[in-house]
Amino acid sequence: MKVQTILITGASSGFGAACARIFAEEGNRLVLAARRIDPLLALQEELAGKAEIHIIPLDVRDREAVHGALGSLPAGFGEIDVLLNNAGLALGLEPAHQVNLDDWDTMVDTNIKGLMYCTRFVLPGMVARNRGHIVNIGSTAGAWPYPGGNVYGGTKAFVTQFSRNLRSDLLGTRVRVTCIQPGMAETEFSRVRFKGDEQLAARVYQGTEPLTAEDVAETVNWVVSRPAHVNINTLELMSIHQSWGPFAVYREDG
Ligand code: NDP
Ligand code: 8X3
Repeated sequence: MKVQTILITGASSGFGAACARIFAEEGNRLVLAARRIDPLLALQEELAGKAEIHIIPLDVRDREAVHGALGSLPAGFGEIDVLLNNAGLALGLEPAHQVNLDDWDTMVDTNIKGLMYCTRFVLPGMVARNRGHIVNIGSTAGAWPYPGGNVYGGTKAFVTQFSRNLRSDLLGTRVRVTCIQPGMAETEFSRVRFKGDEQLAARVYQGTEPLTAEDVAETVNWVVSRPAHVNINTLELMSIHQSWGPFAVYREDG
């Protein structure tokens, strides 16, 4: 397959780092972005010799920084073929009336606004070249409610609908848009959600075989390697240990 220039946000761990590894195996040119520079440097070193890699310390919530970084990519990295909007997080699992409002702000700013900024800055080049692929990482939490999912699930519902609306805008171009919606996957996700509480994080996966970052990366790779006329719109995947529950019913008589 032709070498592609692939921009991955949130490449410092989890799905993003696994995607970088899989895309590097195929010799693609990678732009890796995240706030933490050390894991990006380590990944760059690990993948040296397989792929050309440019790393960017970037907080996707910072609109000017996104504009600056994506507008000044070095020669050879400027024409993005695939944007993987992966940077994101959940914070807390409290019911809505008890959450820390700052956590809600952070999730909206990262999962919604950061994804919007990256998309908006990359898209004009894709449309001008009449090729490209935006892959957005949604979540089962965007389709299925659960207690404590409140704003996190809301941000991921945005990602699903934004992805569909993007494709509507792009009809008539050969720019593809896909929303991938994984269920429970073991990465740094729960450590971040529970603010470093390793025990709470481990409990999420206890007794299960969750999705791995590599499972998700293989899915992303499959989606982007379909023939150019095939657009995978949405793709939901879950561990075999996960499924839906019945409607919850509150009974006053206990
Ligand atoms: P990780 O916590 O392992 O990775 C999250 C990545 O996002 C990190 O690289 C982090 O980098 C980056 N990130 C967070 N905030 C910012 C920011 N403001 N600017 C730039 N980068 C940022 O979790 P996952 O790999 O699991 O999560 C990746 C995506 O997948 C997220 O969008 C998440 O919501 C989604 N998801 C996760 C599931 C799961 O169960 N694990 C299931 C479904 C979806 P850094 O801290 O260095 O900035
Ligand atoms: C992550 C999956 O179920 O923890 O998006 O919300 S879940």
